[in-house]
Amino acid sequence: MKNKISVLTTSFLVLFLNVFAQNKSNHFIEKEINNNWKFKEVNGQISGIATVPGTIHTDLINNKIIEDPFYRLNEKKIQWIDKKDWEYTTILNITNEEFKKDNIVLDFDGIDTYADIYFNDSIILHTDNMFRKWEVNIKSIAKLGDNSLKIILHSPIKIGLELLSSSPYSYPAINDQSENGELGDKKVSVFTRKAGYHYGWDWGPRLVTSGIWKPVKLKLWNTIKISDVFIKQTKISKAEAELDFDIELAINDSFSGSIKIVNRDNELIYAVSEFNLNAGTRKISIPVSIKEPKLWWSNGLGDPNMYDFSIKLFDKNNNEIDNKVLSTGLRSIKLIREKDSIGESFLFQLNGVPVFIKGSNYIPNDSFLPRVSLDDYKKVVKDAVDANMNMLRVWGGGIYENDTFYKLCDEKGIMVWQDFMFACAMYPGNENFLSNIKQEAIDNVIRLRNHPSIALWCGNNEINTAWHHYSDGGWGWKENFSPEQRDKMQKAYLDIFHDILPNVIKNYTDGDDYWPSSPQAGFEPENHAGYENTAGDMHYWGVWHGKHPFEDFEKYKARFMSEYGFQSFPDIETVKKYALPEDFNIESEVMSSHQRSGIGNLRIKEYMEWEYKLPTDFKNFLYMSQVLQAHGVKTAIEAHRRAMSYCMGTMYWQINDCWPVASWSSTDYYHKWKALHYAVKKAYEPILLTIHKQNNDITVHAVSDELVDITSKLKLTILNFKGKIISQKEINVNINQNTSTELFKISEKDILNEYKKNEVVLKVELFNAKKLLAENLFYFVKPKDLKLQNPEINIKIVKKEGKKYLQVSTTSLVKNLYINYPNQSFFLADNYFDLLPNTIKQIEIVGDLNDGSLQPELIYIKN
Ligand code: BMA
Repeated sequence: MKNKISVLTTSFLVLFLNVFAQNKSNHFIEKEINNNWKFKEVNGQISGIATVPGTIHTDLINNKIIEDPFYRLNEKKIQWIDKKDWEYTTILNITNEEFKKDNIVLDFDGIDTYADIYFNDSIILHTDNMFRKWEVNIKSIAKLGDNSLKIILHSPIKIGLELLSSSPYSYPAINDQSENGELGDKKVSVFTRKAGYHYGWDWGPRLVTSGIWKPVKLKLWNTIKISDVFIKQTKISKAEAELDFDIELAINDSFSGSIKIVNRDNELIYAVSEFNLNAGTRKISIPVSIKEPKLWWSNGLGDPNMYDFSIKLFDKNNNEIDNKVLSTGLRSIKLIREKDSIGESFLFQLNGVPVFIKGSNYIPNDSFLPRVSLDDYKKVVKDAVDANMNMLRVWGGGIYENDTFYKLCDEKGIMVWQDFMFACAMYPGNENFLSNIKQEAIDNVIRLRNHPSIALWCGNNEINTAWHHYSDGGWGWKENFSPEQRDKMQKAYLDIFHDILPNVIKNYTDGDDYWPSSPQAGFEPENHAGYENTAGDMHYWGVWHGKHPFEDFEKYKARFMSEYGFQSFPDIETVKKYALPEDFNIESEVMSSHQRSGIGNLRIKEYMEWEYKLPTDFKNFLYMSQVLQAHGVKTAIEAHRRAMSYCMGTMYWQINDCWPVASWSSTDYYHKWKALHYAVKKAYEPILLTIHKQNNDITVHAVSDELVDITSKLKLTILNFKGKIISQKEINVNINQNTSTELFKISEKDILNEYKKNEVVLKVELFNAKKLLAENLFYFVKPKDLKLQNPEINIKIVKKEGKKYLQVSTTSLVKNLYINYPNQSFFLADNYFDLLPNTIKQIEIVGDLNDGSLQPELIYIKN
């Protein structure tokens, strides 16, 4: 059996099945119930082989009962699925050895959502929350040999409709696409503790799943097991880490034994503690001190050092009974909100260092969650790291992510801003609902609290802003309700976000920070966010929703900018995966269905006309939308970083997609980098050189995340588009550590001299000795007004030290050059860039390029 368990353990790690902590010993048996599952429609004809973990939609796809829901308009044809109940069954064999165990328990890590669960025909569980885990002791009903497990999944829509009809009023839920689900205006999402985006969002389809979405496990053991370990980080400094291992034991009978805390390789003993305890759930706390710990640092600041601990449980004869292995990083993370001369700070301090947050908002990677693979998780976290990010916000309309996601964030130094799963809606406040939420919060906080990446817990997305109870403003929701109804809704709001959730954080973490709603201008519920805030965080949607020009990113600077963004289309290769050539028009039915923002196409066109020339063909329009998005968000990031230390963070909306769609994402559903992701990578470099025009002055700033001052040379060059140097200047500059420094200021008139604004470009470079630290380009007119010439672009493939590169050169300025190799899977380390003559740009080709004679398609901005 031991072998089998260790094989299982290895494959768990490889297959990433939610493993953060593992129990391993002869005493403890764990097996996943993932075989021989079948599904069928309750009171109906449809049936097939099921995959668990899975969803009804993916089972129907795998059994060829429905077509790919993401293709063309297929989503519309499958809205019947969520109105039906589904039955899942399997047979579970219990061996002789297993049958003799004192404890036989079924663990359901996640059921989506309303289920009745039967074991050998006895009902053992009702579930009503996708985010909770469930555990049932089946010792008394388990049989030697075959046992049957049956799960009836009730339609979340049918139950939602019942709850709505018994509710005195309906609740605002602006993103619930009830019409697409043939429900008229009946928005039922708020009644069910299930991922909000399943009901649709302004970037997502309406695909309301049901399913056994996380593993089902059979766990067997005798008298005692370690049921949880919480590594409390009580005091962390460079000199010492003081920890308390809070160990929870589930004991059947009184038990005497000991616990030893060692490192993974058993070489180092941190602590040994003997105990004598009675039956029940018991806790012991073991202090551990680590001198001169290797601290955990975020990406860019240092190594994300991790410590592996093995918590071993022995009986009084020194036989090992149970063993839990877990990893954590030692760090202190604090959200510092301190009054200052301007307002109140909102900054993250990691191990005492104020860190400027460079991040993005993150949504689930698929409408069908169980099919998100380890590779998908690795890719999205790697994409964040490669773009120089240090934080992702797990946004409240999705899910509390899989352990794998946080484990990758731990290992790569990506801090996590963790929302609780509430977004853009009001929620019921009855007792059952509130206690369900409380348990959901406890389950997830306990599951995630050992991850060093968790930096902040946040109650909800945008509800405080949307719902202004007494004051005017917000999104106008309150106008639909009587004063009594408003009071009731306000009470539910306060109960959830100012009582239940902060208390769970207080009682179940070692002092983690909690922020009630993003955005908010202060902790108290009446501190509604606005664009003039000098405290709290901000979602600035003036650009896009409010039609402000891109330049307004300069005006609205927050203490912490947790959302802003701009949409684009995915590129033609991605569009071809869901649309046919006959659909290649952004207003076609298929393209419109893959654009869920009502104002989306219009906004893209409006802004494009302001900045660029509107392309007439489809493919170029897709390309131009990406160039436009990159332009807007680059402007924002540079403005936010320039405003450091007033502003201490920027997280654009959004890094990923859950299906192929026009959206605010910087990487598409297939993880393909849009122009924006390349631009973000540059704008998030540790040292940023940024140029901007204010009134009639041109200023150059360096923004540095380095923790030392740097003396360097700033070189400013004015060039024409043929690459001719018109003027050049070099000055010595000092770049202050961990802040923004103005390096140079000149009036536009003086720098331009008699040269025409639309015929020249300003190039700035920062050198330390001969090393280029940073560079940037600045144009004096909008891209549509540039007098571009026809460039001759030369591309060749070269090999150097086992790597392949593209070498690109041009005869005149080429603006936003997109090098596209259709149907190729390799990745180009840079793309959509501007290139001046007299430079050879070298771009690494990552992945397989087997045919060296392949000719790329070159798309760039033309006059
Ligand atoms: C923010 C997010 C999402 C939404 C995005 C774009 O408000 O929180 O709700 O998708 O804006 O509109």
